[in-house]
Amino acid sequence: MSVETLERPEAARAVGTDFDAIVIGAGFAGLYALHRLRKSGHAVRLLEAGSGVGGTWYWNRYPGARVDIESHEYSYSFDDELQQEWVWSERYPAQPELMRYLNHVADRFDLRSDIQFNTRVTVARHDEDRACWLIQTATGERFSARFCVMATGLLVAPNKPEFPGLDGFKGRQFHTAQWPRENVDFSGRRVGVIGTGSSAVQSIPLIAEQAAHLTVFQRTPAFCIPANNRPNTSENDQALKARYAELRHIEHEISFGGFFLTNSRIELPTLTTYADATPEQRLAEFERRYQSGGLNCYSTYSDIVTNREANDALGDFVRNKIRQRIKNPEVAEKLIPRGWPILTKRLCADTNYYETYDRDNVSLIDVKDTPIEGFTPDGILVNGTEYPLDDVVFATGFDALTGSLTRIDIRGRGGRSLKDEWAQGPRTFLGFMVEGFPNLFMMNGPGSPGAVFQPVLLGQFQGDWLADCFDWMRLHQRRSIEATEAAQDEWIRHCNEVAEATLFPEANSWYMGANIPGKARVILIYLGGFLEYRRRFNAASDEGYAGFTLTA
Ligand code: NA7
Repeated sequence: MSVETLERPEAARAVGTDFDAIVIGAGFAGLYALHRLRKSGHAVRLLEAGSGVGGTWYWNRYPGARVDIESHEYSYSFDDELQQEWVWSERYPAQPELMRYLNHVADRFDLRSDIQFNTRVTVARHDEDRACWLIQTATGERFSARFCVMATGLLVAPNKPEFPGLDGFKGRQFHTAQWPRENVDFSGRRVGVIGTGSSAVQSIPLIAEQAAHLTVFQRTPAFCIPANNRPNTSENDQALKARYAELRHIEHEISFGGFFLTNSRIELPTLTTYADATPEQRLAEFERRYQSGGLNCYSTYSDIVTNREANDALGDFVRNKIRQRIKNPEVAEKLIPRGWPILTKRLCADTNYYETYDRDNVSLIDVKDTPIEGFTPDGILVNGTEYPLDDVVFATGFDALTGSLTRIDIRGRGGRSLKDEWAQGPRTFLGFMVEGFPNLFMMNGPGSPGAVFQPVLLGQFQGDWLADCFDWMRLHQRRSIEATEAAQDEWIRHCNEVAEATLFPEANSWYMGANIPGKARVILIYLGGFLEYRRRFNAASDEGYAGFTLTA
């Protein structure tokens, strides 16, 4: 590759295609893929359905939306000046701040010039003769590229249950994942929230402060732990930034969950097992992690999601904490999660969630045993009782991991449909490629560890791998790369084996695809940890791309 080509990426364009690569989605992963591939001299176009960058954070702008991973971790590490100069205002940044950050990144690295906004991709079809992908958008625009990179997000395709009578409901309807851009005022209104997952837990306390009355319809109570959000003081910021290289190194060496920063101190996951600790030590460890806040309880013991005794003990500990936070004991009992192991549905990091139920204008309706029957023109019907509402908020989650891919008509070799092939659950190699779909890549895809690790970091890891792979292919004059069936089978077997050794399959979670009626119940995330993931990923490329078929 000549210097001239590197300076003029368009000269590197694959013969006969518009671009070397089309990236779909301008969230954390897609923006990095664009930046990294362009840096390697590839001609890239990023197509984004929204009118701006942000991905998940562009759409999820409901009241209280906030990431549950700490700001110094949930951010890019590829550019030291960026991470040193950007100052986060809080421990857990809220959605507007994440948007400011991603817009800053887009400007700083001049990404917008290669992004086409307001462009929803509807079809991606592999053309075998030309070894390229043909992309079509909702408005009929067409693009072609050698490589297609799906950076379409983990939690993007909204799940909105089709309740009978919903069309006739006279009030306003909102979904947390499709929140309007303009301010929504609930003052003086009777509001219903359906769902009690993370989005509900974040928005309920704020909606309750505004609404005349808030009715929460709860099917499964979540385990919520105070986020202990706090301002990022300049002292804290400087102390952490002085150690940023070390922090990032640690981040890469942690398998499951992240690190936590308390008073400028780094708290790492406990590497010992539950059995290694005395009863007093266990209690102290649970208390310490709980007080630190947010998702820190994932880091208590190395076997906390595999050892039932350890998991039960943590579950009981948190249940007691919940009980203590609610004045009304009857309401408290309704809010206490039971019947599934703690941590096997994502913990919720809350601010005043349980305390909100002590307000006079908030009521909780259990819809576990008596599900929502449907809507009347004026409200929601449960067990023959009508709850009158002016507004309803669907905090009903996502068709996670696969939904953002299967809603695009993706066709591989011989017209094979990804959606059809995944009817019994997604089959991938490393959650990154699919046999039969050459030159198609998925960032943070189903079967990858992003959702239980750190999606920003995984996106960077995969973006770097992609750039190296494309460079290698260019150097060795290969047109196409595809996962072998054997490598894919082995990956699926390994993913399932690892999951079976944990308690995750017991919960009706989005990790298991169990939140969507009719969706195959299989593990959708890799639970073997980032270290093992990285080892297998690198092994697949280090050994001359064993596990892949490359054609000249
Ligand atoms: P979640 O965590 O999937 O929560 C969705 C909630 O909606 C959950 O409480 C569901 O109950 C409830 N739900 C879904 N369908 C229904 C019906 N038909 N009736 C009643 N209740 C229903 O989505 P979130 O958006 O809150 O959070 C997603 C992730 O974003 C979260 O894990 C964090 O990683 C950030 P269920 O539990 O299925 O019984």
